[in-house]
Amino acid sequence: MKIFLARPRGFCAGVNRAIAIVNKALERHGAPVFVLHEIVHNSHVIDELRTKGAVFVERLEDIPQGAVAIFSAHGVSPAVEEKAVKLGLRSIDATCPLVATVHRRVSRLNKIGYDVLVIGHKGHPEVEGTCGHATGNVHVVSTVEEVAEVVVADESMVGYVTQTTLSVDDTKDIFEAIHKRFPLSSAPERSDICYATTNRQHAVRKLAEKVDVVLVVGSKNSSNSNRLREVAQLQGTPAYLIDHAGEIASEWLAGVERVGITAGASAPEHLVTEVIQHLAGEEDVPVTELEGEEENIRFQIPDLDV
Ligand code: 0CM
Ligand code: SF4
Repeated sequence: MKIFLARPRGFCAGVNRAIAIVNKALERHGAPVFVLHEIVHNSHVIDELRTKGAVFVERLEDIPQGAVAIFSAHGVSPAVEEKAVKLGLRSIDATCPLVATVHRRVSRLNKIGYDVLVIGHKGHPEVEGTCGHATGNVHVVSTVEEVAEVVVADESMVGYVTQTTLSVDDTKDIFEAIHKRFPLSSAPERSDICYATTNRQHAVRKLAEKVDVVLVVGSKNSSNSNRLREVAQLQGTPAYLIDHAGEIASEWLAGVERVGITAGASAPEHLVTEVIQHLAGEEDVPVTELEGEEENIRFQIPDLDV
């Protein structure tokens, strides 16, 4: 067996920053600190932070008055921020700066009178937070069919934003459908799919061309990790999303000579190392990292005096 690794893979700048914020909040304010929603969509990250004293909740009402409340990397609506103030919580915002940029674009487009189409997955926390920043009409669309059906106030005043972790290819079809349906709209054309999502999808496509099976390390609720599995599969290579090495089924590897591994933006690198060890067992298996995009993006950790 030979193992190939995609590059880049794993943690992005927004995930590094969000996790660092929880760690710094624990140091600065002591345990417990409360986090609204999973800080990032990875069960191992959550378990580790839980052992240090982070408490993850889905409702602000479950956080005691006066406690530190951290908003996850996926972002929240202004209504949630205001409610936290009303409940007497000390809020810290770990929203990825790239998601926050999308928030600002939604309110700017609404302010100049546009209906905003949010291209994304209904029910995903990032999409809910993004829609919450609307000050006018907003519509979530996930498919080309939904673009055909959406009802807007003025067809020449339609703008759009996207969830940051979508499939670059699927989203191109939706952009096309929007431009076809609203040809008179002069809203700025751009994708908000982030650099990390784009680079990881590009890298997994390259990996899938080279191997017999692709393993994507990531949790089941991680949108960007699911997209990596789909991209590999679309290349015609069987691909599986695994939370950890223990989920690898022996039948996936039957007759397989070359295994490709990548990891979603929220999956820690130690899980990739464990997958390699699991596959290699006692054998000396060659591991090759493919060449890929160099990533130098880092986000600052804010001051956490609350
Ligand atoms: O949005 P997604 O479900 O991919 O979230 P994640 O926590 O797996 O990845 C990082 C992010 C963001 C925002
Ligand atoms: Fe930010 Fe992109 Fe990472 Fe999401 S995947 S946290 S948008 S850098």
